[in-house]
Amino acid sequence: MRTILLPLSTTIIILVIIVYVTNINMSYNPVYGHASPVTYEPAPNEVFDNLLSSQQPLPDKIVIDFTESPEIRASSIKVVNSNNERIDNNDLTVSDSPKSLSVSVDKSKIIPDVYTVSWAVLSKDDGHITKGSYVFTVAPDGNNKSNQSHSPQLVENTTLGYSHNITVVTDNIDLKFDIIPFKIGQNTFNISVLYTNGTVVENIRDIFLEFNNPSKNLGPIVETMDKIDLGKYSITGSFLSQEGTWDIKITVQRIGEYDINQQLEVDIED
Ligand SMILES: [Cu+2]
Repeated sequence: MRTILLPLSTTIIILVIIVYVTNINMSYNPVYGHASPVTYEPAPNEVFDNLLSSQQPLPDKIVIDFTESPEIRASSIKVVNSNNERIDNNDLTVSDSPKSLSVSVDKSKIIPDVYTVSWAVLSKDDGHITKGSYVFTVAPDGNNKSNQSHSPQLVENTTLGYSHNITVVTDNIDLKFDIIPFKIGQNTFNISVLYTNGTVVENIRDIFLEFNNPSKNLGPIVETMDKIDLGKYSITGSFLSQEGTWDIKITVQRIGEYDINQQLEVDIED
């Protein structure tokens, strides 16, 4: 019987190759986040001054960068006004570096209004489809409300708007949710979270709102609320961007306990 003896140097090289290949295999275990948006232009919830007085030019295109390369034949960006009329030029282009999608906007169709950008992407890298929506606003002249979204405050007037109380029996928690003024366009959304005995829930990490309008194919628009006080959260924005029935999903993420998920439907009239 013959034994094959390799020179030591060859053995070492082979070992190195084996270790290297094994490492590649081990490290080539990417955490697929699908094609998730990284940056948006214009930015979500951006408020533009109207036309003439503008120091801030109105957007002439929408560009969204993703974590993975979009497959153009199965991806889309659509921009609609509050009447669900399309204002982009349906001229989707794709780039692989950065991994982005863009469409141009017909600026002649931009008037003071709320605009919803809806995107869908098939990832070339892992074949998964992701989708989402976000809004931007063109404010009437001299009425730029962009500051409001950066200085959240609890609106106490609950005689107007929409208000809904939910008791989460399994957790002995009361959620109070309201929307003021409750119309198409900019609203303030408030949530207070208390135990049913009145004490504050202190282990909240974050509260998310997710908006979907299935009949208009808008959403999900996902927003993280701002903490105002212990158990009190608020956010202002034009997430209810068109009339119709909106599903609003509330997720209360807690430290050391399961998330609380609640879903409600609201009807927004023109
Ligand atoms: Cu994926």
